[in-house]
Amino acid sequence: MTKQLATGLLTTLLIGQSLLAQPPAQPPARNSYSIDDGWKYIPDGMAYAQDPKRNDIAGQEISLPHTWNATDVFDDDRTYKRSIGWYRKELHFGKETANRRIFLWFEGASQVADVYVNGFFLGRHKGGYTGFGFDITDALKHNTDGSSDGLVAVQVNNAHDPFVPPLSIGYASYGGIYRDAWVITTGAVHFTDVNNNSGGVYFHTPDIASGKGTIAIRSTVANETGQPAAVSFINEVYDAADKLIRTETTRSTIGAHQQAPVTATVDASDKPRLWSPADPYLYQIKSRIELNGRVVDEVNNKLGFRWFAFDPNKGFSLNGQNLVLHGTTRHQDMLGKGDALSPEDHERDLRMIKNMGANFIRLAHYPQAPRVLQLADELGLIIWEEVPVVNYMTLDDEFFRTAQTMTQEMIRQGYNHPSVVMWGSMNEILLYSKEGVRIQKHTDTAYIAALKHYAVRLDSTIRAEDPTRYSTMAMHLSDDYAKFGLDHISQVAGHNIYDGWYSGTLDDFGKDIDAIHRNEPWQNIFISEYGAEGEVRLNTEKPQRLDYTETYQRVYHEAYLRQINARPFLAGTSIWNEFDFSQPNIGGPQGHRNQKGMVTWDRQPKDVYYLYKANWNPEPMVYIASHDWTTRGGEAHAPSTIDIYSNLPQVSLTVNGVSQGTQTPDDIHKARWSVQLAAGENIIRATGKSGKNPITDELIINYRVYDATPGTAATFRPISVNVGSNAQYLDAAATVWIEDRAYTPGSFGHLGGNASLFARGEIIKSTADQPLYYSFLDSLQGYRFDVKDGRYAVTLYFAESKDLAPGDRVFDIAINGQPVEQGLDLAKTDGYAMAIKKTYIVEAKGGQGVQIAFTAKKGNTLLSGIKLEQ
Ligand code: GCB
Repeated sequence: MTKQLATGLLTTLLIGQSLLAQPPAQPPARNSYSIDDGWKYIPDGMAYAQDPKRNDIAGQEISLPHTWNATDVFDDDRTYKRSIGWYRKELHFGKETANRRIFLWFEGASQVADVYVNGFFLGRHKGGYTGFGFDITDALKHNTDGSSDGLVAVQVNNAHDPFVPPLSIGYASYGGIYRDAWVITTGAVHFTDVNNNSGGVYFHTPDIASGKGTIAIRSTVANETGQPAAVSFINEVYDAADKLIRTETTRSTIGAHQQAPVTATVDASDKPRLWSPADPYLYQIKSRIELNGRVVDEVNNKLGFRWFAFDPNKGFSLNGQNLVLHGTTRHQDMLGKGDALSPEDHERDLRMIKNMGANFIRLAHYPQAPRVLQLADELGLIIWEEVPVVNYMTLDDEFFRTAQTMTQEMIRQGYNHPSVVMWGSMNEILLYSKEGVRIQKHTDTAYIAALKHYAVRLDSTIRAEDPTRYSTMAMHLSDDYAKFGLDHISQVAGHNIYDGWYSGTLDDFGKDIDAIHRNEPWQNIFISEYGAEGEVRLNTEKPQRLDYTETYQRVYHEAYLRQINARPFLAGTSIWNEFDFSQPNIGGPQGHRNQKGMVTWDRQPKDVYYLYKANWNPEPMVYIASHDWTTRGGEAHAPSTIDIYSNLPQVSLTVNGVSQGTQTPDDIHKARWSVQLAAGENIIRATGKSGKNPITDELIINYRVYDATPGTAATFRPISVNVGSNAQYLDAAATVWIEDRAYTPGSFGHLGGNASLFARGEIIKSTADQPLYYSFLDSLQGYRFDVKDGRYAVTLYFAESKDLAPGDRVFDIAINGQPVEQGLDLAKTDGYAMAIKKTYIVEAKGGQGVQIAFTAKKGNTLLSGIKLEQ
């Protein structure tokens, strides 16, 4: 299927390769068509895969976009393929390509790509996140009938390379040609940079701040004929309704086999309609080259008129008006696809962001597919785009030159997009030592001095390449940036702050920003990241830092939103992250995944998404939080919290038809009720009014009652406890693993023990129930259920939480006095972080209930979960 052009240019005709057999009577000046289908992927590195004769090489038939890491990053094995893969494809061109130039364009291949056509090496592109292309005309086989053929072979290598940024990242280094690929054909006189997402034509609007719609246009024209070419460079400006507004023609002569710059200044309109998030109005510029009255190359671009500024005290302004940048961040990957997303995936993502009410995206930590900037222009989303210089640098000119080339490619490929306001040069560059080790304070001043030198040069590259925008970089919370003078290299200082998540308290956030503002009152301060993880299967009435509950994620964002709202000097903010994303070798309740998203990895909004929507999107809405916690466990008379996010003036709540009253949502558009749920299904309904129209949300909560009051044996069957945790875990079979509790006579709970969490870097293996194992009790003496006499099945859940040698942690377990485990040594029998469970059948007699005793022989006892069934 021919894809929609996923670049900034619109061509005169879009045709599929299969149609080339019957050339159109009047060939268009420029043809662009995708070549995503019919590739052979060869997983192994080999010396001869570029040889056009080797059609026998075994491989898989695939279509682009493709990555070879869509799933292997996420299995229990800590490694994933980071090496060479090959791609091969036959191209056949019809006769109309005679006397034309033929180009290949890749929107991105990760991360080093060597491109061959018919065995000729055309070049190497380093860096996985920017597009690149080659003129393949001379490498093609030209047939006597005027047609031509070419075997394209691309070797892609995603191995760690000390000279190619990024060196270290918190997301997968997927390998492959994971974006679309194109063939572009032009006449022998053509724009250079044929694609570059702009078609090779660049423009800006120098006078728009004074209301004038001047467009300064520049390009370079190549004359690949043996004659001087007297060309006309014609630019037509159209409005969004396709009405021609202005035409401007400039003329120049380009020597045989020469390239020369061409420029034009078009006074498009006196008071053009401005582009903004509220009204993303786009004009079009159709640029063409004519030679002897014939069009030989032609490209279309979209154009938005806008101007903007940052102010250290007043924040951001667009078109002369203050505009609070309410933003988020985005990685380009998702469940099942890795980073090989389709144009439709990009569109869904950006629409979700817009619908949340955001007006800003930080594309972290790398330039994303061309379709993303196109969508940002169309939907009205303001953009920070950056190169992936992350955590530390190799202090070597080769590394720097690659980073610099990436920066130039990023800027040239995004230059025409009105959505872009900032280019970022790096992220948290002082997080690691020069050896790539996480450190708290830098003492290697020689490393820092050299790093600073490169940081200044990279920032200067941005400013030289694009004086119309601001340079920026993101820093983590460390005094080192100020101490070594890195904090004021760029024009906007980005700060990534995680107070109340990795450390500190939620209120530290405001204090930290105020301190930065006080110390550097002249600086434009942007909060480039803030966030907390939320696993939709974990919820609680008692949220705590690092518990990964969706509930704490809300608490965190509510507190941050209040503090952000109170600081109008901020240049803007961006949530980390809009979508959960890959993070190899990071544990928690879902391995290999960073769960700070507002939306899950399969694109389901979490509660926090609606917190922001209620605050940022004026469209009337009511949302009952905890849509993912629809089966809950609790005691018969315990109160349950119901939180509502709504931008309506008042909201009323009913539970099973009984009114719980009406409330006015607070400063962050939240209202809270404490209600009594009945056993079984409860219909919760929240209603507000937008004018006369009722707006309603409804949630059915299935309340599973257990009675844990002394004297009444627990009635919840089975009793499943998320041991060591404040949170309830709802598993795939809709079992509620209730929060843990200390034993009280007549009820159930643990005897002793410290609530503990698995280390962040550890993947809990061999289970789909990672949330159950993530939290555990360490050093417990026992677990007790005061249940009626009878026969019970007790299942205990364990995972060794430390990388211990066999023999380092050994304990015994007895149930009702009978030993069931003697010398249990998880490191020896199962290994580190391996999820296991053991079931024992026991008899409760004489009113003793079920009493499980843990006795340490060496090290401490441990338990992650317990289930009691009858
Ligand atoms: C950061 C990094 C980002 C991580 C994030 C986190 O500061 O810039 O790449 O994913 O923290 O979640 O820890």
